[in-house]
Amino acid sequence: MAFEYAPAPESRAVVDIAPSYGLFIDGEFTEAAEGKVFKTVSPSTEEVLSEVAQASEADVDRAVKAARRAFEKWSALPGSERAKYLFRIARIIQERSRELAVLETLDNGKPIKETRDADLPLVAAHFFYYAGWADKLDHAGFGATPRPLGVAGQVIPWNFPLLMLAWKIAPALATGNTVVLKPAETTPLSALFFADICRQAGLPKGVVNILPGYGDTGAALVAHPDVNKVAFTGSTAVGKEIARTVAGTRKKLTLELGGKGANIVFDDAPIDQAVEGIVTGIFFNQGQVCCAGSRLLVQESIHDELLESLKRRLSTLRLGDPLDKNTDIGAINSAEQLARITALAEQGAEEGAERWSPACELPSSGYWFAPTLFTNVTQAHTIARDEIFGPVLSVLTFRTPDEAVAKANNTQYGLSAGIWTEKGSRILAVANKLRAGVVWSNTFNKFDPTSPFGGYKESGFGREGGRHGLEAYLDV
Ligand code: TXE
Repeated sequence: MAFEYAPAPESRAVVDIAPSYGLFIDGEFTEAAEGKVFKTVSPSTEEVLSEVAQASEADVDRAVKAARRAFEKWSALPGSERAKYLFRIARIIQERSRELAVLETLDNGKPIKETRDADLPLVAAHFFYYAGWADKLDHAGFGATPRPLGVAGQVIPWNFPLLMLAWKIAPALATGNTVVLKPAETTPLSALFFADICRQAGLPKGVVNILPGYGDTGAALVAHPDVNKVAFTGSTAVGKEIARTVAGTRKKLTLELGGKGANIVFDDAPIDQAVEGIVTGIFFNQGQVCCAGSRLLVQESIHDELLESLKRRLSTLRLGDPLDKNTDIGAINSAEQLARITALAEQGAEEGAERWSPACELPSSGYWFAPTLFTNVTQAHTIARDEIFGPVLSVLTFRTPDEAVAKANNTQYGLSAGIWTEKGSRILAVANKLRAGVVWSNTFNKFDPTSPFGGYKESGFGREGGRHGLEAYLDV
């Protein structure tokens, strides 16, 4: 029977994007000191969404000063009072979640199914979770009262703009710090809508400041002498640069960097469930996920069967308009990111790996990349080593659990891994040997505000989320 595809577009009209936005400093939207602006475009259509003020060093200084002034009062509030603001912010996010999901989909390119069902619920959950900690910290025991650090300078990427903001801002505010945050240059809008939510929640002026801009804005923020804490999520190269800037200062630093996660499938794994996990692992958010399962390690005896099922499943994925509720694969975030993915995929083919994609038509405008599988991949191949940060899966094989562990750990990164097996004892044995900050078993890309998240090796250091996430913002 022929399958009729009926598009179900989410209404764009639920979000009102202004033609221009200022910086958010000291509770007000304001022009940049040098008057510079940049455009933000929708990656699925290349349509200009808005023009955004671009912060310079002088603006960074203004924002840090505002955050410093606000810190005195904010840090002196009882935790129960700070909690009220965080709960209010969480509730407003829930109330405005449809609008924010559409906005995020427009600015980032990811499917509405994801922004609606994953990003936004998690954003609200983080604010609720850390609101719950704010008053517990007042009497945490251990004979010492934990103290906030001061002004936090936070730089975030474009792959989960609002969620990365929540990971950074919620624990900072709960612990009594104030914030200057720089969103990524390709996705500034949801952070600016968040600024509006702070006003709506009555958050005192200067507690949260938002400075859109490029890498130079981020660099100025990180280097500002009156910033006490630096939190960064982004590329390993920039993370190292930031570590050099911060070295020799007394700033506390957390880095959340790249990854090359292994998804390990043993021969006793339920194949259908594993196929879903592999798909989620690498095609969620077009693979632009630091903890993506970008290396599939499959036990040799089930390689052919698994690959056949996987290819069948990939042939059912729908790529296209991210506002369509049926869409599985949206646009790549930027022309630069598309170029990076394209170059690495070409290199994979040149180095001898076998490339496969399901038949799929790419829209004529916007930045698109078809779901791609590489088989016959060896550990020496560039696509098995470098983070691609796109919808590209490299398939390798193994025979024994020890070989799986050795291959999984054979990477400069150490952020995530997945284990698929029916044997509980094997899950524990393998997980304990993996040098990865997050190990999922029989699932992948599951997030929860109560769990700490972070990496080993070149994936960075420090943990976000959970109780450990508070430590990054406290002196005890
Ligand atoms: O990252 P950048 P890009 C990886 C992924 C991707 C690659 C490049 O492999 O293909 O990085 O992405 C700000 N000082 N990840 O170029 O440049 C920048 O403005 C301070 C993994 O987008 O690291 C943005 O706000 N800040 C990653 C943020 O850093 C600077 C998510 C990230 O941009 C700066 C993103 C500087 N010198 C990319 N230069 C993950 N871990 O999830 C830039 N920035």
